[in-house]
Amino acid sequence: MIKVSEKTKTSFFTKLGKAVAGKSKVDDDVLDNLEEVLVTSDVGVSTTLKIIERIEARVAQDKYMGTDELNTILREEIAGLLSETHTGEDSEVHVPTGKKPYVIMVVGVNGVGKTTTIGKLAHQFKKQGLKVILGAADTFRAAAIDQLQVWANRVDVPIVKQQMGSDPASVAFDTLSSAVKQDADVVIIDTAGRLHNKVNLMNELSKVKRVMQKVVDDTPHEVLLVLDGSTGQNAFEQAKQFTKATEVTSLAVTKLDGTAKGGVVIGISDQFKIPVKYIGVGEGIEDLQVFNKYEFVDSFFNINN
Ligand SMILES: Nc1nc2c(ncn2[C@@H]2O[C@H](COP(=O)(O)OP(=O)(O)O)[C@@H](O)[C@H]2O)c(=O)[nH]1
Ligand SMILES: [Mg+2]
Repeated sequence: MIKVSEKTKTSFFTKLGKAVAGKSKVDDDVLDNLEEVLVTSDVGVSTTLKIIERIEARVAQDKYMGTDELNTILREEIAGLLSETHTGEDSEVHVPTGKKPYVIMVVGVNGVGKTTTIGKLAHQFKKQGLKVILGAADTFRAAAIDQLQVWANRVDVPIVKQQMGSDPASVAFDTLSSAVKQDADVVIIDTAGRLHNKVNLMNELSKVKRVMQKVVDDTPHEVLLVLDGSTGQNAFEQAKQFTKATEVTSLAVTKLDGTAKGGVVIGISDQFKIPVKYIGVGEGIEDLQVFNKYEFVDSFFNINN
């Protein structure tokens, strides 16, 4: 059983329990309460309304539904929403065949957990016997490079880096060249997520991509946006900014261990139509999970285990 967060579970369930307590049928009161529970769990207003509408449509046919059935329907609808964006269909990390090296560019604002996620991800790929190389293209702060180095040491994978302040595109170029030379399977490129200026961000990410394509033409194969799940609506805002600045193909939502707001995963995948691939549930090397919708929905709803 996935451990999204004890807090997430308890809190969602306590609230859901209150929303339906003493009710023997799903009436407007129950739906209003459910709406509030979903919104306060950070599912987001428009995704919440979508869920409520779908439930209403199903309940209309069977007004005297008990709360157990409501629970089942809610689970089905949430799993259904996640399916629409192909979120949570894998159960372990994997690299598509025919892409060697498989190149993942990791983007997101400072502090969301990019470097940590890269370290954890490298560890999982390595456990599968894949050869991984990291590229320290967040050259904006010296600490960012050092931190990736710490992870490279911990996971025991090579890292390509230059000095602080060097051109991120140049680091990415070196990393891919080195990966090709060493016949690596996976390349993970860290980037600086300075969001103060959208045009700059867009230009910088486009340049990194363009320069990487000089080495391997269809790269990056994956642009992974990392979002801090504990920031709630702010994570939605960041997703909005980044999807405007570059083509994001997958999401990682971090820090779900310390929050009662796991619902952000449901809202974000629905609003942006991008699959949530990974969730971060702690600071340790094993604290990254491939997001699996069945396990997630179970952990979101199942208070007893
Ligand atoms: N609790 C928790 N902390 C995390 C998680 N992921 C990252 N962090 C912490 O968040 C902070 C910022 O992470 P970092 O990887 O440096 O973010 P970056 O600036 O985006 O590269 C660090 O203290 C990490 O240990 C997570 O899933 N759970
Ligand atoms: Mg970093």
